[in-house]
Amino acid sequence: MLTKEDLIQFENEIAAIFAQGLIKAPVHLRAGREQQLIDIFQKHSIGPDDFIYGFWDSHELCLLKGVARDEVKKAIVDGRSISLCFPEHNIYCSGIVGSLIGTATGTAWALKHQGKKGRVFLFCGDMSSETGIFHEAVKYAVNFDLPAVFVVSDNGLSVMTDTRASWGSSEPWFKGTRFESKIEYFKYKNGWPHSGLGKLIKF
Ligand SMILES: Cc1ncc(C[n+]2csc(CCOP(=O)(O)OP(=O)(O)O)c2C)c(N)n1
Repeated sequence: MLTKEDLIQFENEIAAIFAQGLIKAPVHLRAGREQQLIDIFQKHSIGPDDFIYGFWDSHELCLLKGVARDEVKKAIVDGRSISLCFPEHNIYCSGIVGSLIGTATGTAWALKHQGKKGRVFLFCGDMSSETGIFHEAVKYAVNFDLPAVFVVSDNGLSVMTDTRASWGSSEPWFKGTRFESKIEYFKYKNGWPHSGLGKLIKF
């Protein structure tokens, strides 16, 4: 299993490459949630049969799922940071808010009804977890007891907008509800800006 330091070092290396103008596509770096993600992978013993769905900020997820470091790095340098997909590792990510939540739930349905091994883990941010599609997907997964876990990394922000202020509530909608049975939730402070390095990169 990779360590917190491995994940930090990887993001620092990508940041250095991005700073040189060598990646001609958006890059979303994350810092401050390494241990929480490692703990979730360990707690659920996430392995090869399991499916991971993520979004624009999935470097750490690919590494933790077992994609080789150089393979993840090459995909990012090639411009695929926000939509990293490694089908042979059952990991799919998209840069579109909400986009893969229905797909993840459908995969969980299929795994259950085809009697296949494996579970689905959908990783998203706090604002994504406030969308209608997230709510519907969790409701469906809980009511049909699908093999799915929805992991919410809460950095308090949607790009630069305060998520809690937007919805007029200090807590996520699912706090204290039965839907928490299929949700893993943690807070963190992102050590990087939402996207890029917070400064203009010239190509
Ligand atoms: C459909 C769509 N609308 C808007 C965007 C722009 N966008 C990218 S990330 C993001 C914020 C999402 O916030 P959250 O789910 O909390 O993610 P995190 O802060 O963890 O990156 C937005 C609005 C997008 N990618 N897709």
